[in-house]
Amino acid sequence: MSLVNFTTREITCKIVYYGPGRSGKTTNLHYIYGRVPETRRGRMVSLATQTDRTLFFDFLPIDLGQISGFSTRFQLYTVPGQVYYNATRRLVLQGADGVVFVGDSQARQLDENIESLQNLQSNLLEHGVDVRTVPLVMQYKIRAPPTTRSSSIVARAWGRRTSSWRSAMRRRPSPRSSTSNI
Ligand SMILES: Nc1nc2c(ncn2[C@@H]2O[C@H](COP(=O)(O)OP(=O)(O)OP(=O)(O)O)[C@@H](O)[C@H]2O)c(=O)[nH]1
Ligand SMILES: [Mg+2]
Repeated sequence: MSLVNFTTREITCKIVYYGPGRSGKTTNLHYIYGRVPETRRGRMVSLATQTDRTLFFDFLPIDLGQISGFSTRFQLYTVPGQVYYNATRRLVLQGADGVVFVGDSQARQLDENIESLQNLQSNLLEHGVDVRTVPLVMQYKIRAPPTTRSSSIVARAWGRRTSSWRSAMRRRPSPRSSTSNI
């Protein structure tokens, strides 16, 4: 649940972008950073390797302004997707109010997606949280057909209760279907 501080009248909501390596988690944050007005965003912190793989996490604070007299903030985080950074993933996941699972719709990425979903489930359990109680949005990165599977096939294969499904695409050809839909 979001953190509500009645003394300072602040609401803080932590959203974690989770998923296998190179699925587009960091790209999501860069895109949001580019779309949010400067006055509404804080400094984006990216801790990455020289080849742009996330090493610890990315962090982007967003100010949503006043809601019912409360200053409302989103804290967006990504986890490192590479399998051996699990301790970091578990740490970043702590206290998440919602998760955006970013997968890859390529047929050959199916196992990585499922492994990452199972990893999400077990890391949440380590924090005493049942994955079924967490607001979860599924987003899948789209590449050119024919390697890409249709959303219904991916949904069936991933087989999870979800709050919402979104396809992700780089900004062209249609900004409406871009990653920013999340
Ligand atoms: N085709 C396509 N490529 C994408 C999309 N989103 C990201 N990419 C590309 O995929 C590559 C990996 O993107 P990242 O955002 O670094 O992936 P990540 O999930 O943060 O990877 P890790 O930090 O290793 O976990 C980059 O070259 C991106 O430009 C998408 O929606 N479609
Ligand atoms: Mg990354």
